[in-house]
Amino acid sequence: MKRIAITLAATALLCATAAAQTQAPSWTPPPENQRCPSKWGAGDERGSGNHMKPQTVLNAIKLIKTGEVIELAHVLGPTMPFFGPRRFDMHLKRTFMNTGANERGSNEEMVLSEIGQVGTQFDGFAHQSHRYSHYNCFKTDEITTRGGFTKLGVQNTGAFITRGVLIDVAGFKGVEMLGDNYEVTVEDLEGALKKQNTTLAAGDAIIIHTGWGRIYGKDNPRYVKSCPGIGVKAAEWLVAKDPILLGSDNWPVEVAPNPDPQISLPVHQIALVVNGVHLLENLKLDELVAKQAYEFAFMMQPLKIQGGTGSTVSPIAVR
Ligand code: UVW
Repeated sequence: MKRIAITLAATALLCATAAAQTQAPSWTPPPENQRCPSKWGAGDERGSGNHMKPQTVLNAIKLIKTGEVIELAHVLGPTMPFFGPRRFDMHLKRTFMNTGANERGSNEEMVLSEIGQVGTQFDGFAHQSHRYSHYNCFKTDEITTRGGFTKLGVQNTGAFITRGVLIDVAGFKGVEMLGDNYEVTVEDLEGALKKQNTTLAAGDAIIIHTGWGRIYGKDNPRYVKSCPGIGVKAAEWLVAKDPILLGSDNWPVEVAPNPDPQISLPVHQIALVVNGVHLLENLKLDELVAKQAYEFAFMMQPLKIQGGTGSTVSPIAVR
């Protein structure tokens, strides 16, 4: 009798495992004919950056009332957390004494780093793909050289001066920091916006506060092991608002690992590949949140790295 019960239990377990393995992934990148050409036109490389128009700047500037500047970047240095084997090694090349009666000393540094993808960082469209197909269906093999990407390089993005909106999800949930792999939902975003009395508009830089930045540089193994952030549904909801970028105080903007173990960082593909919307990671949001600065002029210029996948950046909020 006991043996029959064990056999039945084992069979049930095997069936459940097989069912889980054959279950369809919760999200699949759409085929190329559904995402290309992008809404910005065939051959477009700027995606959401096309929102940058003189009027966008003029609208943003109207939000500046006191001239207060709030920095949104962490310091680039040895205490920052890294995704995988990325690094930032700075070697000082100090005091070269120039000839001349004025004895002018010169210092400089050599930096070894994935400079487009460390610290507070901006993701360009060369950064991610579905298989080997990027935003607007540019093919990896056709746009890469040893010296960088010939299309979609971060030098094309230009400056961002637009309305910034902070969505304080941690504040809405009544916590300083969301849980280690908490998925931010559409209801969270709607609830936080309602609580703040803020609405979203096309072309906004949308910044999501999870509180995860509290452990940036303090508990780096935990910071990069997982993180709270938006899931697929929240990302699709935000992208439908037509933002210029989506940013957050965690390392991938999205929840990681994704609750569906079959998919890897799907929001990266939803934003960068499918919709051509930039991502902005590892933001420092403590001051913005403490001051409840939900609306501001957002300003940022990515480094003009020829053919680069992204850029370390120092964005600011001005109000
Ligand atoms: C990856 O490179 C996958 O992540 P990130 O854009 O967060 O650096």
